[in-house]
Amino acid sequence: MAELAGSFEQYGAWRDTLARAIVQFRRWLQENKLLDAEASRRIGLALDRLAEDKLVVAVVAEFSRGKSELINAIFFADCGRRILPTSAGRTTMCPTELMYDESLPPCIRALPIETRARAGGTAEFRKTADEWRTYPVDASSAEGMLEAFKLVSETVRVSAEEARLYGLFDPDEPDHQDAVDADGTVEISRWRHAVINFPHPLLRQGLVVLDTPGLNAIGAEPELTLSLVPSAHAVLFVLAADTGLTKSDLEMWRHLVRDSGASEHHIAVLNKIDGLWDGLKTDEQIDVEVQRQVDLVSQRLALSRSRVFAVSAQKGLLAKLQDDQALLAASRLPALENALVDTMLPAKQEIIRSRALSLVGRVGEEVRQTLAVRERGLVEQLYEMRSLQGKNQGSVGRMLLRAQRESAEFEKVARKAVATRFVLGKIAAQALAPLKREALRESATRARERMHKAWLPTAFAPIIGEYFDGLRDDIRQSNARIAEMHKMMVGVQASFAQELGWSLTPPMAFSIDSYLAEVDRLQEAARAQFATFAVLTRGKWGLIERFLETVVARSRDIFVAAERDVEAWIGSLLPPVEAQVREQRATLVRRAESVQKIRDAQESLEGRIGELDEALQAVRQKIESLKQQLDGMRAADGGAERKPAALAASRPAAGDRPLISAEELGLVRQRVSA
Ligand SMILES: Nc1nc2c(ncn2[C@@H]2O[C@H](COP(=O)(O)OP(=O)(O)OP(=O)(O)O)[C@@H](O)[C@H]2O)c(=O)[nH]1
Ligand SMILES: [Mg+2]
Repeated sequence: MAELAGSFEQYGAWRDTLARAIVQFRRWLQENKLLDAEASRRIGLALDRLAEDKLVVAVVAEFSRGKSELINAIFFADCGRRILPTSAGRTTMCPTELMYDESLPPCIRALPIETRARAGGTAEFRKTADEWRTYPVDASSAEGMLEAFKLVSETVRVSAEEARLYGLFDPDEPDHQDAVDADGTVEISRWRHAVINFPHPLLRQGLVVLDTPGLNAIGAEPELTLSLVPSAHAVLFVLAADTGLTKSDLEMWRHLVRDSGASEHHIAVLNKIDGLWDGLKTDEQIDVEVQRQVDLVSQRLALSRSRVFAVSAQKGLLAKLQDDQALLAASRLPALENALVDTMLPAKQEIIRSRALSLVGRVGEEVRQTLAVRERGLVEQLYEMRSLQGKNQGSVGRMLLRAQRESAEFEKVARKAVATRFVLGKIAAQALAPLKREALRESATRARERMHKAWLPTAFAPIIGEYFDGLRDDIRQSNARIAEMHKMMVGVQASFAQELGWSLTPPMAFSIDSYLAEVDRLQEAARAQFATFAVLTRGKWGLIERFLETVVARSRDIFVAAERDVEAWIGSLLPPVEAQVREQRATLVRRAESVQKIRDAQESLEGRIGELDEALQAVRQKIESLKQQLDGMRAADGGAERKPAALAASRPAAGDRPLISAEELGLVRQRVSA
């Protein structure tokens, strides 16, 4: 526990320090009048991403393998007792999330099972509080918590017909018949989903633990299969040494874990190894037996041996409660905990780096450019003014003409930025159109109608296949427009570079290919799921409907996320160029004004040179201070060793490289003396 808690704490601290450094950077930008709306939006987004950062561990298994006990032992032993109910037989009846949202008091929110008869997945219901029942939890008392948490075991008896309506009973399924009582009722979970909100230190750090019920309940909840489990950062699949690997264990492994995506998040746990401690076998014999079983599990699941852990959750919990180090070692829980930390934290840290820090790094780079333009303008002016020292009125007049001409020429080039905005807007609309909800709704309706007409489950596969092909087409279409916009921006920047000598950072490379992979993953999970509907029975239609609904809801999530990313990317294209235009324009206007004043003897040349000198010093100070801000953020990210790509990329800019190169200064000289 200490190890695990320590690692999470470190991670949380890393995130907090980073957030503070970003806030500090934003304040600095604001104080220095360098924060425009687009930069502010991006920094806000980065901070939101840090604040929303969650680490999700899903625990999946057939009933009674020890999922809840394992959660108690790994995460909540410091509560001083077992908090999630565990017992022989079916205990956890509904998917249960443990998390902490500080905007709510400690409580359990539960979604009644009756909602299953209505349209909408759990995700849909999650958006409103209306349907959920809320029960307060006294977080200061372990007794109180245990009592409250028993809610996840609650069941009700309903008629077989009602159970069928919820997709929890199939009259045509032979396996289901045993469940019907003499009076024609079936026992089902009272809740569809439960969310436990309590202020445990690990949950405060953003950990979310998902406890799940066994196969019967799970197979009927598409939300789990298609959304909650695939999006978890680690999935613990639990087997019990006493039951071995049964047919339904294997089925769950395949449908819920293996087919749900990235295997590097998967960990298999062989629980209850204490059953082998019979007091007769030696430690060596036990070890040999454990290794044999681990090998077997690894083979049968086709999962690397290093991803299989044999433990005793119960003895691990007991050891922690009694602070018995020898028993803890025997439970082998610490090795599993380390693997869990290694599976989740580094990957997560990388994601946060690339998603949050790259945004801020980019802002830093753009501000650096703006300051560089400002510095360069001042250097040019100073050079000009100094060249006027000791010259006659005629030279001043010629310089005024030149300044005015350059200003006018600049405006011609700057008009390109305006034209670009117009064309870009058009392509942007084309890039976003395929990702809109309406387009998605149409293809979902088409798929549903065709499935209804088809009746035969064998006809489903091609219909579902076409639905997903359609999604991929949409994403590709959008991607093609994105590539077009990228090319266009590169062209615009090249012309600015050629005509004005600007060096702008190329537009951020961007594509929504990652969403293609998500669509593939969803299709894989859906395919596996639909394949289980080999025989179409009355009870299954509702289930199929629900699955389709969840598939559509998940694809909508993917498209919404893609649309948001595309919008943000498009929004980031022009502002840096426009900021440079504004900066340059201001410099040119100021320069013409000041030459005019000198000509009209309203300002002394020496006075102006003094002013420019001061302004130049001020800009250089800002550049230095920007470098310190960026260094501060790098330090917050963990020093020089492991730098995120985005900040590493902006490093030479902020650091050692002179902001104006010798060549650039050479260029200035040429122009002035021309
Ligand atoms: N001997 C032994 N028993 C264990 C161990 N872990 C759990 N159990 C027991 O196995 C039974 C089931 O444990 P739970 O944690 O309720 O199992 P679950 O997987 O959550 O089961 P459901 O909630 O019904 O899906 C309980 O009686 C536990 O005490 C273990 O490591 N060793
Ligand atoms: Mg349980």
